[in-house]
Amino acid sequence: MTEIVKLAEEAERAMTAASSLEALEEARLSVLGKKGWLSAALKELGALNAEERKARAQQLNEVKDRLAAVLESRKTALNDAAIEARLKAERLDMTLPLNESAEAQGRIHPVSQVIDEITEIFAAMGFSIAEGPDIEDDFHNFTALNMPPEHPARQMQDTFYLPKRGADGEQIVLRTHTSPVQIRTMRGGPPPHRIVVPGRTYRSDYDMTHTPMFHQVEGLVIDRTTHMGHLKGVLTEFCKAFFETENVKMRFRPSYFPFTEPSAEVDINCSREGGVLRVGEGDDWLEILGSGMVHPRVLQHCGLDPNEWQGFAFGMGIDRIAMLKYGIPDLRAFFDADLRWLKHYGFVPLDIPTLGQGVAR
Ligand code: 2U9
Repeated sequence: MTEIVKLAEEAERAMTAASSLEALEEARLSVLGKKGWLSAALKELGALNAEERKARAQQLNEVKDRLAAVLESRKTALNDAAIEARLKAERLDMTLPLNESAEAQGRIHPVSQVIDEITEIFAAMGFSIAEGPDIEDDFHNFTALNMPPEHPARQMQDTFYLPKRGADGEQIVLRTHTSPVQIRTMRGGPPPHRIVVPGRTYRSDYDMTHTPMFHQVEGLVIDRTTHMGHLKGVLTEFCKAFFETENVKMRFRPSYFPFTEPSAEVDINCSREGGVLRVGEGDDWLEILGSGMVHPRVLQHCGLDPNEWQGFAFGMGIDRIAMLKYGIPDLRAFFDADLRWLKHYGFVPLDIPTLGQGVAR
């Protein structure tokens, strides 16, 4: 047996027997450290003739690979054992009393606060709150909303597709808007309908003003004679109540959405003097929501005769509206779960139990 083979066997024994990461490191250094025997042997290769060098290099590399594998496997075993020992030794006593200096009261996140504010305003106008699943099928998220498979609006929505398909082979998505809930409501029972739908929505986008998960509130009214005048009246009342001013000016601008016809985007007046945004003052405009009369094809997908039933729908981004109302500059901070941020921008819960607002203690 050559000297190298003997040394390698000895090193392997030392590594396998190492009972701590420190002992393992010591064993590694004696082989591969600056003064290790394998490092020295590799350095000596240069002094050999070509033929000897080739055979010797092959032998040394085989030894090196073998010992590297032994090192790695022992390291994993020692790390696993250390975690196991910590899990056994450490205990978290959930019954300990609260530290006096700890936060005695939680805060309401601005998104929850704004959802409460919006839904309360619509509840006062006779709307109910509806909710539905975050994971949707292609029909409820797209087709029923007048976006058939090749519709260009599908590409605009940067959809997250799930790897599994539904029972009928249909694609499954993270809902890109809360509109599937309106579809489920209309297919689930007879009109009239008057609902607001708050919830999480998902699109593959990330920058100062977009996060892959964001929040929307949408609304829907379906009845026999509901018309665009009702849309205008309801949204005007909403803006006055939400921005807490009688003076807000509104502009209904023609637009396009596949699920409404005609469609309108709604702007409110604002001023932007000195970089400060003030709603309900000045001659600038700020877009706050989209709306329109429900497209006849959407009604048909829900089993409703467009000659008998009609109505309006609207949608708004809650995160954006919360940023505007409460002067919050960066959307991404909404989802960082930083308690200092929440203490600054969050809301103290009310003692009065209202429609979801605050926590009654
Ligand atoms: C049904 C029929 C119609 C909902 C609508 C909008 C216009 C709209 C955007 C606002 C900002 C989404 O978060 S955002 O990017 N939404 O502009 N949403 S009309 O229309 C519907 C929904 C459901 C059955």
